[in-house]
Amino acid sequence: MTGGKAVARALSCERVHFLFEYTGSHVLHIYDALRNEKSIRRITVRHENTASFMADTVGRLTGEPGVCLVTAGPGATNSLTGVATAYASASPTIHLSGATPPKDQVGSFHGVDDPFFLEKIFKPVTKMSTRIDNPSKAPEILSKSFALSKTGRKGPVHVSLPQQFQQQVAKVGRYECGEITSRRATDSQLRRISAMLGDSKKPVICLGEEAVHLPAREIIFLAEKISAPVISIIEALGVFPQNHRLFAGYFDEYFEHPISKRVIEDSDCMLIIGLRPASPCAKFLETHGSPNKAFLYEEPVPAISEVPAAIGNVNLNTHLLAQSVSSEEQIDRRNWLHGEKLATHKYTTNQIAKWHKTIHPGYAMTALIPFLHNNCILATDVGSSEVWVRDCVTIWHRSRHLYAGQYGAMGFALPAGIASKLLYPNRQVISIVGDGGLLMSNGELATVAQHAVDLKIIVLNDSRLGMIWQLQRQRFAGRYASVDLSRVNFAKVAQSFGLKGVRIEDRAELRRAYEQILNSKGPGLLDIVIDPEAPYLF
Ligand SMILES: Cc1ncc(C[n+]2csc(CCOP(=O)(O)OP(=O)(O)O)c2C)c(N)n1
Ligand SMILES: [Mg+2]
Repeated sequence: MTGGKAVARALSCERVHFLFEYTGSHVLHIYDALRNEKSIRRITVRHENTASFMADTVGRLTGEPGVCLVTAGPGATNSLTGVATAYASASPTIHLSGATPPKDQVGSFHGVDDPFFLEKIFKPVTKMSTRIDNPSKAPEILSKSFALSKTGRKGPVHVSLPQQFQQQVAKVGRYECGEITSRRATDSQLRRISAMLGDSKKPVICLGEEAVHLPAREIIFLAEKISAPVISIIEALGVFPQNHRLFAGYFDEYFEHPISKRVIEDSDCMLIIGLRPASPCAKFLETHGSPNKAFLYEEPVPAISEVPAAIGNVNLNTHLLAQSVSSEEQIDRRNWLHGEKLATHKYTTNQIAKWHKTIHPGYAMTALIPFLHNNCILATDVGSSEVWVRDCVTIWHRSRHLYAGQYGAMGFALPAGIASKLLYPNRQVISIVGDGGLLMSNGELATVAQHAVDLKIIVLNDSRLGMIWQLQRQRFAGRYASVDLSRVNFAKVAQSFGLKGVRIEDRAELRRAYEQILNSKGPGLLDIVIDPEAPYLF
């Protein structure tokens, strides 16, 4: 069997349904072999970075590795940002790329000298960066890669596949999927945390990036049993239902919702689930919250060697803790929660209502809520658009929020929306993006059209890099530099790709425009020209 066939067979054995890819001369033998793998749907993107964003999206939504394939050199380096994004968000992905043979001459790899440079580049942003030089090794290395990406703290794995390997014929053994062992916390670890929660009068549950794979029922059961409000980092918004009485907003390393701020400051005990210890977000909790804290985390790390921690599979250990924790204290905790309701949304409405003339982005987002289905997926980009979605939509509505994450790469929302809709064709999926973010990724409108992905796209169009403009307004006394984007009519752009496109500049048109785009079949884009100067709510 050729190396190319061994790769294609491995993907099929791992039940990879979607392969996000962009071809090139260094990967053609794999493509040739993929033609026979009918169960793998190839999604040809328009820029390699969106392939890695899409793989990341699959990883986050399913817990199973999303897979992308790109060519050597520029194809691989183009996709680096998406791999770093997946790494920061603990998303299981497999990144396959072409590579040059180890003995190539200086400069022969597209003018670059070091034939191992791709493995080196991907090393800091993956759990493993490796290469396959012999087809007989393919099953072992690929099965290890898949298993590793979803074991412990999940994350990406890079595999370089040189052309010679792809062509070479060798005896290749059976492909066996690697076994994933779910590590369980020890009884004493769980007892220690249970006792700590039992002594607490004001516990709070904080969800981190790895909590995205937690079934909602587990976290609801635990939160209700111990009467603890639940706060979440932005990547995990939607894991705990926003319409639940115990939902208390989000936090990040830089900011928090006013309700989560109060909850963090007033609590006497923090149960931190799936948040990387010693990360900036964990440090934020440490600085602002109670010193009494316990971690549920996938792997033993030095940062939590001294504090109560349940180490191992976060889902399993959340379940075990919920079973073992005592609910006797519930009555005593009534004051903790009932003094003031955890009404996260009431903070937003007043300020937005004052705005009349232009389209306030918060108003546009609040007006979107009646059109949202339960359990819809909202993919947001990086910029002010993300702020408005978070504060005016996801804080109220039961939706799964997909966000570029801590790595914060613009251009995420459109590919994330495409991958989500491909995975879940029956769920409502909306990408909400700024004009800058869309201009970074708008080649993917062709991907939407080609695969007839019934994705809805909302552009909050302020003709500028709004978030940076806001920073320059606040921190540089309005000395603006390099934040103007020229005016673009994205409705026309969408139409030129064969999508439905609507543009509005008057808020009276908003409702009808949502109806036109969201309530009709087929992909569509709504370009909302918003007031660029609306200040953030908090
Ligand atoms: C790839 C990338 N480049 C630059 C940045 C820095 N950055 C963060 S937000 C932002 C502005 C985003 O503008 P736009 O997409 O129009 O959204 P807006 O803030 O205007 O809503 C920039 C440049 C980034 N996060 N990612
Ligand atoms: Mg903008």
